[in-house]
Amino acid sequence: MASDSNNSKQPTHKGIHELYNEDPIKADKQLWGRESDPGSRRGFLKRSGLLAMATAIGASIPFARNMPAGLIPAAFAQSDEPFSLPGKEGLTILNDRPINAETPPHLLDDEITPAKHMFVRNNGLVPNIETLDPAQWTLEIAGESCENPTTFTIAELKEKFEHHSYQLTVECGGNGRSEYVPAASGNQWTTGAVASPKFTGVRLRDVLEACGIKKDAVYIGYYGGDLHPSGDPGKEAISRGVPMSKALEDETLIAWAMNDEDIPVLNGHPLRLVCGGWPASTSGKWLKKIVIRNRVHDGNKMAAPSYSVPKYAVAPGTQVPNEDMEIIHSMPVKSLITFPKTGISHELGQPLQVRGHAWAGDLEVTELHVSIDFGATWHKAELRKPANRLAWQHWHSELSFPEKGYYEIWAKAVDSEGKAQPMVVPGWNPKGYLNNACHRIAVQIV
Ligand SMILES: Nc1nc2c(c(=O)[nH]1)N[C@H]1C(S)=C(S)[C@@H](COP(=O)(O)O)O[C@H]1N2
Ligand SMILES: [Mo]
Repeated sequence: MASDSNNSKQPTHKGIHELYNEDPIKADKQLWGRESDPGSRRGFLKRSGLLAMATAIGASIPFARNMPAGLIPAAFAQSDEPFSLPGKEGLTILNDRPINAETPPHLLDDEITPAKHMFVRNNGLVPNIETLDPAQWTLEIAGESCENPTTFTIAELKEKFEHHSYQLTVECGGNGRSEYVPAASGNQWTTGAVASPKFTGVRLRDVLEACGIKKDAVYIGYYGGDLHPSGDPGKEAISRGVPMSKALEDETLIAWAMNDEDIPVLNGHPLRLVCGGWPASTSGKWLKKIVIRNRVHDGNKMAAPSYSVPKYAVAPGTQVPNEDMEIIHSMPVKSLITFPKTGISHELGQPLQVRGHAWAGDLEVTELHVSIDFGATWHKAELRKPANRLAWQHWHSELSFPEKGYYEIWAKAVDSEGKAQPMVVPGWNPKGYLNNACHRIAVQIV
């Protein structure tokens, strides 16, 4: 390691962990804050971030501009093992500590997302799978607005309550963040922090009602078995929740299975909460405890600016006071083109089959339009009903092209309240949430 006489404090692995320990959000920003570069989704560390990183490593980083977004330098790694995500295939790794990985659109083509293609968004350290015994796992229901706090084993949940299966769309509130200018700190998701698998479990409502919901209940909050990135057992990685109205919906599940198998470890095995249609941060993984609250839950990452947006439109780059922010509820209308894969060549004269999915938070999608001329004209695609409420909907269309050349296919969904996806990135917000701009792919007609 290069030594610098001015830098007497030789950086160690601790450097970065201490930074995260003090303030993970600030650390992320310091290390991963990106320059405003709309054309690029790569690293481009901010000058200040680069300096912090170089100081921590103890050397300059000549190829810093090549560093992928969110990459933690190998110098900080604690083991020599090659990095891979068990049970996952084809995901793009955005960050490896904590693990964050998204799915390229063409790998989301299945009607029901297979486990291997479900994105991963971790705020902390995954519980140790080797010591995790589902038979010993318990779920505690408590909180000041719970009449009879009770602890259940998974076997008891399975035995005492009716089982339900729903296909549920879960999308990270920060999906699409990479397109905001100026850039927002956090994982630079493009389009792949969304999935729609089938979950099986019991209704949160049934379990809460069995434990007694006091009249003053307004919110629920979850606690998971993962650890804060600092490793401090006194802190939660994340502890969010939803208002009672969402908690008591038919489709809000305490799930132990995904696609008729155990939930993958990275996605919350052996138990997770699933609140379809809302920011996936409300769907607590490795679920240990649910509290019924007489106020808005105040766990880690409930308070603004986390998962909150300004109450009014702001100019890009505006500093918004926390009291002017509100918690995100239902996610906005959105769609993906999952076939073909962007960049393909297609023969002139042959119709091109195009397909994908569309979803709209708590609402249904009522129309899906595609364009091959940059939005000047639109064709209505065939749109199917959802398998159940809060499942994404499949659409397909057959397109013809007038002549050879470069085209883009754009897709635009409209929800049951008449709201359409914007063609360009919607209202900027400090943390880069809710980008539901139209997805587009490139096609060469030859
Ligand atoms: N316990 C726990 N639950 C959690 C998280 C977490 O880090 N820990 N991340 C949340 C966030 S921000 C998202 S987007 C989803 C991601 O779910 P997935 O990793 O299964 O795709 O889980 C949510 N639930
Ligand atoms: Mo998220």
